[in-house]
Amino acid sequence: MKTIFSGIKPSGDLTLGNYIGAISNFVQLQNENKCLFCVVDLHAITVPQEKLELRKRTKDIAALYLACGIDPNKATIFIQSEVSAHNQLAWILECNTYVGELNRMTQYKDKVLKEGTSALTSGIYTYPVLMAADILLYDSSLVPVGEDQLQHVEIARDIAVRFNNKYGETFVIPEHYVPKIGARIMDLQNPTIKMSKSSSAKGCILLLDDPKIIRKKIMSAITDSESSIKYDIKNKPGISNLLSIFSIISNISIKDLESQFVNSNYGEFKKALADELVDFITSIQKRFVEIRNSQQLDDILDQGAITANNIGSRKIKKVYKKVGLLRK
Ligand code: AQP
Repeated sequence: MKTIFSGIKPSGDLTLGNYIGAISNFVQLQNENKCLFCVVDLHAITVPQEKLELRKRTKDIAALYLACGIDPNKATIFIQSEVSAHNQLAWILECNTYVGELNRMTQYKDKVLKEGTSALTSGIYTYPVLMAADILLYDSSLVPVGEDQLQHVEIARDIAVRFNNKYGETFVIPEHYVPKIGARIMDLQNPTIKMSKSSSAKGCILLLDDPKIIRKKIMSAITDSESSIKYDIKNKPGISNLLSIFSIISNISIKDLESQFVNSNYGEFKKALADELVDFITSIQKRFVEIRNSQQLDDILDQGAITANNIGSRKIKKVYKKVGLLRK
């Protein structure tokens, strides 16, 4: 049995990309592994957040984890800021991470190119180390992530190897787990960029979007000037993206979908996808409404925090000792 850790930051409302690239894999992995799934609120505050919105979204994501099928009897679900060991370990790891390594992080470099450095917080710069702490704290051997997070799992590995060499065997070296399909769901209006919480409203399907809006977004998704429904990322990124989404939520392979829609035009294909997606998302939304304001959600998060704090404080004790910090 492997230990698995992953998280999603409440920096915006959850997207279909978050579901396909992350949560759908969490649901599968929980059956045969020891899983910890976290709402990484400390990562969200690396950029400005409105406090009431942040609190609301943090609970929304926890409720969506459950609504999407994460089972609290199989996995530990908790909020990152409720486990202080994440910050404690992050500092120790920061003292074992080089500035040059952080300078090479693609997400940081992209942000600097787009926005310059004057408004960037040092939290944005060091967040890969906090993510390394999230992973290493629980001796996670597998980290399910979308493609955009691969470099962050890589730096967590580098830090763990360096720490183990310097202080003796302490951390399990984690590996990434990237789904074969859906590792990068693209924006519906610009299929060359990733669908994300902060992308254009029209290009992004939110898990809590109204069904009418979901239909509208799918029907107006950018495709190409041809009419064949074929998976070809290079020449037909829009239709390939829609095929990936269809395949994941219907459990039908892309090849079978291509055959099924061989005589259809883009409008017919999109309508079929919209029907499937609306059915799929409304069933998640129904469960979400039942769970969101329930006592059960608070109880699950309280229990999750207790479990994570127990594991985390044991690990911190061990790490402090190795580094030479006083800890009884
Ligand atoms: N479009 C996507 N396709 C596949 N996987 C995705 N993930 C996010 N978008 C896609 C995966 O979801 C997990 C949680 O991501 P996160 O919210 O912690 O960070 P993120 O990747 O920065 O997500 P966003 O939506 O892009 O947020 P913003 O806009 O705030 O930066 C990760 O495993 C991620 O790979």
